[in-house]
Amino acid sequence: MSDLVTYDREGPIAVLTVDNPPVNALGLALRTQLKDAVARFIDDDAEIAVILGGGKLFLGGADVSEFGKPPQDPWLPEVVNFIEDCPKPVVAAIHGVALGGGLEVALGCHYRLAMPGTKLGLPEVTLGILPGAGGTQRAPRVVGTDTALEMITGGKPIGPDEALEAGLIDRVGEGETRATGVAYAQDLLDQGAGPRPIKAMDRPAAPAEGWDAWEAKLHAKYPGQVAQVQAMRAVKAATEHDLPEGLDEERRLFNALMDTPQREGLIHAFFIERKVAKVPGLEGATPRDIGSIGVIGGGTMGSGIATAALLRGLPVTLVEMKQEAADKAQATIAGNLDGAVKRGKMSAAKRDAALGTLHCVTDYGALKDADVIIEAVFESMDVKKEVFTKLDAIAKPGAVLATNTSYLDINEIAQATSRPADVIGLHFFSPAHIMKLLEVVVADATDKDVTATGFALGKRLGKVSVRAGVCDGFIGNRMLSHYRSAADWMMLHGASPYQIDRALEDFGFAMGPNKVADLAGLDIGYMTRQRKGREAGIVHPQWADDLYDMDRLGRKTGRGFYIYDDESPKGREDPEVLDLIEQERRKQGIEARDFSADEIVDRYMAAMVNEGARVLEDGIALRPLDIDVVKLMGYGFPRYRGGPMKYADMTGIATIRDRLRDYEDGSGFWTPAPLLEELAEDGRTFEDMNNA
Ligand code: 3H9
Repeated sequence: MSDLVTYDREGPIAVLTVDNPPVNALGLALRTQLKDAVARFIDDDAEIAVILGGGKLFLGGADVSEFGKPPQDPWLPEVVNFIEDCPKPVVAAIHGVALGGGLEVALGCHYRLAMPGTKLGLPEVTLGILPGAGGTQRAPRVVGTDTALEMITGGKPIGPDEALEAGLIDRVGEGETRATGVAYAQDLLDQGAGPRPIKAMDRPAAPAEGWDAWEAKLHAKYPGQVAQVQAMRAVKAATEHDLPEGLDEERRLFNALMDTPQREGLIHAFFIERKVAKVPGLEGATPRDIGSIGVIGGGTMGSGIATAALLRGLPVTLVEMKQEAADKAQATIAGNLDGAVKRGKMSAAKRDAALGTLHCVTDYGALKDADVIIEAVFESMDVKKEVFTKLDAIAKPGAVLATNTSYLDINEIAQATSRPADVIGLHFFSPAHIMKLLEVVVADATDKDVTATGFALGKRLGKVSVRAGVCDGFIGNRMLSHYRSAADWMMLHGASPYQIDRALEDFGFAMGPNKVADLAGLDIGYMTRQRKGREAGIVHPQWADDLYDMDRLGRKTGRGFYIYDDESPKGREDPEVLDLIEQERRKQGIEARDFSADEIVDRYMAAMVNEGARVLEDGIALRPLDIDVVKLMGYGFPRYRGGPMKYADMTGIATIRDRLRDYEDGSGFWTPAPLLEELAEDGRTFEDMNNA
């Protein structure tokens, strides 16, 4: 095996350089070699050591792919303790990233220097665990309990200036990392500085607000999640024990979290968000240029897409039908960029520069040089075909022609041009400059390079892109209409909309389906029903049409499933809605029965997984992980459950299949998908399909 840690000398200074691409993750081999290198320094006549990262960063943390497997010595806590116990001073010279176990290694060092732009943090809670290599014990001693609690329970990294102010680092460097680290070590030698172990420091005090207030705050901010409160308890141990006992308590709490399904779900989410971009079949494809973007339509969606591009430094030409609409789009986009400046996402100077590259016009001819043109006009096949015919006439050869449709047949749209190979779907989610998800919808004739361009553009825009095939609703909306229907079915048979929302929010969804419908507007569902007509096996609730006819469109009209007013801005229950539902039950001769929260969740999830299986059978999603990413990034699925297909694996595919069989009512809606039957029979999982 190649050397993951190189050891060399600059006079009295030993330099230990870690090189374990891509992120210097602290797997077994690196831990072993790092410990050996520190042992060599102890035996050597060098007077001080500098640890630094080769490549683009210091240390990215523990090797997450080892989690869930039996731990192997030396453990990271042991390595960190070994560094801290070193009788000669050790300096961490940090650049790029020091996250999780990476920052814990730095905390084992006696002096810390970070380069400008470095991210320092303890993000373990985002993976469902807590800093388990002494971070919960050392950080509060160094930065104080309040700051440590913010860092450890929030998981957000901080920059070097903030870290310096907090006392997490001793110096912000300048120039090249190695030279700066060595110069700092020389300064320390000149000052006669010795080792400075954190374990010798006093126990930190309790937080200013008190523990109960912290716990209440964490429960409110992270409902249903376990890691944050456990992490807080570990920090509490630092205030109550000396370091060795505190470390024991940290270990106990860490191990308990390692065994939770939340840890499994969050780590699944971490890996699939990265794996999703590696699309089977796209190997070797070369993205085309994406130097300039054209957008057609300046409504909410078009303006959002234009904003997303400008935020990432791409010039935009936006075409509207009338000058008035073009001016309005210009104002909307400027407002969006102002918002980004206020949120600290962009400097005022960058906003001004971006606005200088925005042209809102009425002439299609202005798009003749655009590399990628994204259409975001009214959802009508005729209108879209007209737009694509015009684009075909003016776009330069090789330009990518994209539609932002959320359900229309992209094959048909492509046929309106003489170049269907250049046509693709780029389905953004609203607001497009904020939502992370992008469905890259590949039509029958789409060229591989065009698909690769969709992914390259998504990356440039900071999106998580998922490959989808053409069908009504693609991956996300096709599944949504199915599990939405499961909620309607339950309402028809006795559950109230409020009970359904509560059960699913307790399960972890940010909002229940009826609150989501109110937020999106009940006219959306109405239009979908009008468009699709009656579908076999799907519940067509009369009350939904009644609410539309009564102009109860949700939040925007102050009434939908809920009533929204000054008294209840977040919505309160409405007996009138319950009456409408009851009337429909009577009409259909259905006697309302009780639904438990468990049954609500089980049915909703079974419907979601079942349609997910059909989406896979139809090749609309290539892998279960594509579905999980869509639901996590665009539909409020609780991240700590990993996504619907991961949920199915963790629940047991046979269990879901059996539930569906029990639910069968002759309508076909609950019939298990053949893929589900097949996996259950073979004892295979969706994860097996991801890895195939
Ligand atoms: C921890 O430290 C626990 C300790 O407290 C206690 C232990 C006892 N492990 O993100 P990228 C892979 S928990 C394994 O695209 P970037 C990633 O899957 C850890 N693999 O790069 C991808 O693989 P592939 C706390 C990892 O430049 C490749 O590296 N640390 C790990 O955009 C490139 O990743 C964290 O939570 C890992 N730790 O961003 C930090 N990290 O190429 C997690 C990455 O096969 N990591 N990979 O798809 C990050 O936040 C980002 O990766 C980082 C680089 C900012 C470092």
